[in-house]
Amino acid sequence: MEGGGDMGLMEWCRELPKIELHAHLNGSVRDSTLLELAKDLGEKGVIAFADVVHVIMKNGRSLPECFKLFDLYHLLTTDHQTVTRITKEVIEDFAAENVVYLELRTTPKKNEAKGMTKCSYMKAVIDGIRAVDTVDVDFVTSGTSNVNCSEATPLNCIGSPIKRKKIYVRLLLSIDRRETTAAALETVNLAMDLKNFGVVGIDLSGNPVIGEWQTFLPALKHAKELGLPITLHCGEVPNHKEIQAMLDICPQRIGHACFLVEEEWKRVKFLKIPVVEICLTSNIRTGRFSSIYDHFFADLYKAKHQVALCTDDSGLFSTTLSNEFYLAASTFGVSIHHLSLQSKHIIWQVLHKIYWVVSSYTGLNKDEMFLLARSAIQSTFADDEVKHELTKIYDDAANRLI
Ligand code: 6MZ
Repeated sequence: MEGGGDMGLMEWCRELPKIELHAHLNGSVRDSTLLELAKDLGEKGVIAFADVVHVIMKNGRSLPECFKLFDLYHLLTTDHQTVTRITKEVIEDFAAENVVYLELRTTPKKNEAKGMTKCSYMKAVIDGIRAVDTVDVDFVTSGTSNVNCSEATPLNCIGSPIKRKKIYVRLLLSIDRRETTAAALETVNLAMDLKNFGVVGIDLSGNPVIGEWQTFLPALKHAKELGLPITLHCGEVPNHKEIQAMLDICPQRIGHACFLVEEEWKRVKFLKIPVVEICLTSNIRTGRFSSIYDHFFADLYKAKHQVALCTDDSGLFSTTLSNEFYLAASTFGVSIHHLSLQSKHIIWQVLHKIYWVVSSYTGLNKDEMFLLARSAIQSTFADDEVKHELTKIYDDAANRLI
């Protein structure tokens, strides 16, 4: 019998220690918080609450609709106090799902009307990490800070000495594709300044049909020169010139990769880099694939390419990392072990149903799911000490779960 006793698959996925590598702060805000903030701004006459409720609660959004929604989110969340609040809540939500390492990404924002600079925005994020109280947070491990705008001192392990749940939190600073070269460079320099405050790398994100690669390239090259790891939203739309250019700069990781073609996949697989951050629910909800059975996850997994399951925007897409593991396990188990790569939908669906009926279907077996979760350790941008601690967490959990 498999480990994990009689635990149902969803329960097992929840129990599994998980590593989240692709989560956007503002996309991970709870609906209830957004509604509360909208009500407040509605009462102040800044927005029309009734219209906003409809937008927040809508199910299923196209990619362009998501980016419209982010503009609304930013209107609701962009003051220092609220940034601190949402950061705290998002970390607590991930920890409640047994995420043991969270690499949270966010775009530092300038908002003169609120007296906000990119630096003060990040200070508000750091204050949010500090404010977490339902779980111990390992945030910054060593060093001193030279951040001008921050009065904060570097944090060691925050929280009480009593043994409680613990989450490692590290930050990625995102460059938004709407930004200028100068703004992107400012973000990279800020990331360097905040290295002692848990910032471990740079992300490029935002609406994939906006902005030119040449605009971001100087900042990304600068990050590389400074030794900051990079992850890029790559191939969210079929822009092959940009996909090539992105692969040319050898990022450590890429997110989404929905529209890579065979030649591009060959290159990725041959080089064994970059690691691919896979966001199943996000890709399906935004119509990147017409069906989950079309998703390339099984192909990459079979090719033993390093992949990491991620949520992307857990609030926006009403998902959790446990749910993403469940989805992978219950969808791709059959494909990975029994079907050829090119199998058609219909075969997937029929076999899926038959297998479900015959074996009260659990998909990918638990050993493999466990290894998949554990393998993300090597893809984190954390230092070796943290990786070692995460390895110990998985060693302990192995006895219970497999
Ligand atoms: C590209 C995305 C994204 O940075 O304000 N973002 N960029 N593709 C996606 N897939 C759907 N989901 C989120 O978080 C929200 C920002 O993250 C990026 C967008 O730039 C969005 O405005 P922060 O915390």
